[in-house]
Amino acid sequence: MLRIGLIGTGAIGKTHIERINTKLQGGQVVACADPNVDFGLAVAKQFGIKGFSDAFELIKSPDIDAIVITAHDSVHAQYVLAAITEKKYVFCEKPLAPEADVCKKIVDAEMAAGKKLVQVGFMRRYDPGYRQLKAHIESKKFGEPLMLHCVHRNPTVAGFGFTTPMSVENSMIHEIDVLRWLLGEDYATAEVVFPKSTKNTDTNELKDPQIMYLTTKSGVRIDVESFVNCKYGYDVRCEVVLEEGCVNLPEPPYSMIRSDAARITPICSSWSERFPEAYNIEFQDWINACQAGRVDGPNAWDGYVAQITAAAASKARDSQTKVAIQVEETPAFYK
Ligand code: ISE
Repeated sequence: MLRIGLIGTGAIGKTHIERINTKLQGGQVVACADPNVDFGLAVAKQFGIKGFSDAFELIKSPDIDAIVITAHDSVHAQYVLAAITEKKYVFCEKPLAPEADVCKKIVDAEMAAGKKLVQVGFMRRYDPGYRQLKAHIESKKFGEPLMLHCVHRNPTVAGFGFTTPMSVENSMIHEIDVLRWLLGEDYATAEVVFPKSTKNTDTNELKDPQIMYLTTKSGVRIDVESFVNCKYGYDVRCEVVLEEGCVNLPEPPYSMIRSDAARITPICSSWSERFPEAYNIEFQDWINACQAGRVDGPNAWDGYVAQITAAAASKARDSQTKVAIQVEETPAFYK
């Protein structure tokens, strides 16, 4: 049994405790902590697990084999680095750290430790729909991919303090990672444009929607629409246009309802409703890999490259220009 300690006991942290302890095999969250000490201890009590007042003590504890970090983005790095010092496997929700140079410090620390220990929570790589797209692309049956048209809509982000940069850094960061993984290549350029803005934002700090354009090193052209206050539901789409065919991300399998002289097919209302299977597969794989002594999923290098790309897209948005993305050669350690 892999004894897991979780840091960051907010909504997603609690969901992961429940998921690991009731749905998955081979691991148990046996302890938790939160930067808000009393809150962390209360959640520990709620789940009947050990509460730590100090997250660093949890990381060092000989009773903990592996760490899950679901705390606020701004504190991820300090806990990841502490786990690397203890040579413990650590799963960190995306982003690895908001700043690319901090991600690079994690990469350097991990390489110095001489062992891959870090996995980043880019769960879309585990979604069965994206896996079908990847299998189609890799089969080469339809030739080379040329263009990708993607949509990432949330019903609302009211109350989350969502700002203009977050559309790239918090929302489209998922596409930045999953499309790089789908295509198996790094990006070359980024641009972000603003269509007419919706009136439905709760703050003047957010321009919504936005469209991000990426090109890959081989010239594949990608457009991603982010609309975080679309009002009608949670909608994620991806169409891959290849030389001899197109493949689309499957829609969630809701049955069509005929009622009141209309045909209605429901749409998810939130990301947690859209991707539960991806999260379950992701964590089961992580537990299995930790027990086998390896990291299989998105690693610290992937987390670093995602932040380099997001930083370029942010620069492109702020300057309203096309920005080149400079990613170093992947070190042999991560190949
Ligand atoms: C949120 O943080 C997520 O990770 C969701 O998957 C994404 O759809 C949402 O836009 C983000 O705010």
